[in-house]
Amino acid sequence: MIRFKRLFGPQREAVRPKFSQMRAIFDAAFAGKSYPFEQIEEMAANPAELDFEPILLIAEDQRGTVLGLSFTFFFPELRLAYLQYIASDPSRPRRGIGGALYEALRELLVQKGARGLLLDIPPTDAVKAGDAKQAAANRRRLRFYESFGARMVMETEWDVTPNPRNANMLTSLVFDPLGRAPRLPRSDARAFARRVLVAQYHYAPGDPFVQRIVRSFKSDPVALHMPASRTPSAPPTASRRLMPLKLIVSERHELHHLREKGYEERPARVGAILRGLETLPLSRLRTRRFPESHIAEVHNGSLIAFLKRASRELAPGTILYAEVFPPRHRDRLPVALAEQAGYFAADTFSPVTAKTWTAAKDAVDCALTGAREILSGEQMAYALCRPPGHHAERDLYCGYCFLNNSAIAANELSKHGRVALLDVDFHHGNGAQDIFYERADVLTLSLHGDPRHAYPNFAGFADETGKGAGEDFNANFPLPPGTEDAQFLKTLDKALARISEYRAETLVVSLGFDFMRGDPSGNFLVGPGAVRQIGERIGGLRLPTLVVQEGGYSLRNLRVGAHAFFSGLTRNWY
Ligand code: Q9C
Ligand code: ZN
Repeated sequence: MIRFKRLFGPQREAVRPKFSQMRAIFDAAFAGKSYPFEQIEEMAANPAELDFEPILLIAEDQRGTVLGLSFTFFFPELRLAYLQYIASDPSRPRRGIGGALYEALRELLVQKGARGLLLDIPPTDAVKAGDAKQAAANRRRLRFYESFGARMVMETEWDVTPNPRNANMLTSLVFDPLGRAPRLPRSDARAFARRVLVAQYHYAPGDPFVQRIVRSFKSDPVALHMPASRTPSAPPTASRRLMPLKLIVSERHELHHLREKGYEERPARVGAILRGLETLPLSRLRTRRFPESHIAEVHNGSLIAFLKRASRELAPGTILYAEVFPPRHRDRLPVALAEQAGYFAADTFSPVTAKTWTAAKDAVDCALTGAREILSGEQMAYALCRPPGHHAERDLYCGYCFLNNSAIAANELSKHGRVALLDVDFHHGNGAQDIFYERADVLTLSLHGDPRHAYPNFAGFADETGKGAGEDFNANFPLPPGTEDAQFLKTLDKALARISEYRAETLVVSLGFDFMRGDPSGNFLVGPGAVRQIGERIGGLRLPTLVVQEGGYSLRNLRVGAHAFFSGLTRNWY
């Protein structure tokens, strides 16, 4: 199976080996030509310094070995792209990688709103090619592009004027309208030629050579060569080769099913979210199993022991509610299981059954599977965890949360660089705040209902900013009841600015749809349009991102919100 992936630079540990594999393919494919691979590497690493968007798209096998690469300039104001290089590993007998990569590139460009892709093709006639065999090979290449509806551009000096800065550039220009009608306005062609020559060869825009090429496009629209065999143009739609979002779902979540009055955290929530995701391009992975040691790095051993003991000792069907709490004295742990519940719980509405541990452990594995994907170079993963986790503190369970899925994942990611954990659930992320309060390697941020009016009531105030080494690495953004789209987004921007300033290397998002209008547990008025914006702005950070599901109790909002959030989030990743 071939997979396609856009890469955003060689900086990440997990993608560095891919760059050396790409280099090998590149050097083998363009042997003898003086094309520098360093140029690709540099442009991909510093896109902010360019006035166009460099797109590095690769094909890889299931194990992540690079099979092919393509490098494209995208000029957003023209909505035109220029294919610079496309190459596949020549040492592989496997056919069709280059073709599939080209199709994936077309899909990506359509996602970005491109109206055309231009590319170079070496001479197709024997005289110009200087070799009949070479010319025939070039004609086959042209025919391949023509099968997508691409047309050779006529009446231009692009293919006859020697470029003083590149002797190889006696190539014909081919225009792929990406499934649209093959029409290229002259002004677009001229602007395109100028952009390419400036971007690729660093000509001044007014250089005589540039002027000459630009003016050589005479007819309007530009004359295109119509191939003898009429081939239908192929709009890239149905197949989905690019799936930047990996989905992992809690597989055993239904074990934790309370059927108690008022227990809104119910299994149907997962189905509602999955329905919302149905029309989005994503690939689903199985949950892997991880050792308990990952949990013990974040939670107190005695809380873990309690949940495991409950799974052994509670009779099937028994629901254990906490009754007696130690608001002041936590120095003595009661002996009986029932009394320990009050020791480890922070509220009365988060009961435990014999199956809670198994479900909660499964949700942790779901989040850790997502973290593993991010560490192996994926750009976005969504751990659809249930039960949720963000209220669970080092040694407390509460708010329907037993183990802190997102904090355990963030702790794992923090072993490889700075992590920001952004909580946008309606309720304050008191769990991560507690767990990372004295640490600087995980920046915790939470937008939530003001705790004077909202659960968890005793934490989430703006003056809780961290302690010791963690001073200034916790940021709370309490918001008043009735908070609407604009205020939520404005506050989100502040949190995102803080994440950029921190120079986070990976991002974990604790996502709860209870910030939406109509949630039975929240009092904000955020609508689906803003939810899409929230996703888009978070995605705009272009950080490797693990999203972990937390709350949200309106089934309709879960469906609509999930669709909106993830279409926004993935937008920037094409
Ligand atoms: N009957 C999460 O969103 N509200 N937890 C109090 C009392 C519960 C929310 C209801 C708030 C917990 C993960
Ligand atoms: Zn919540």
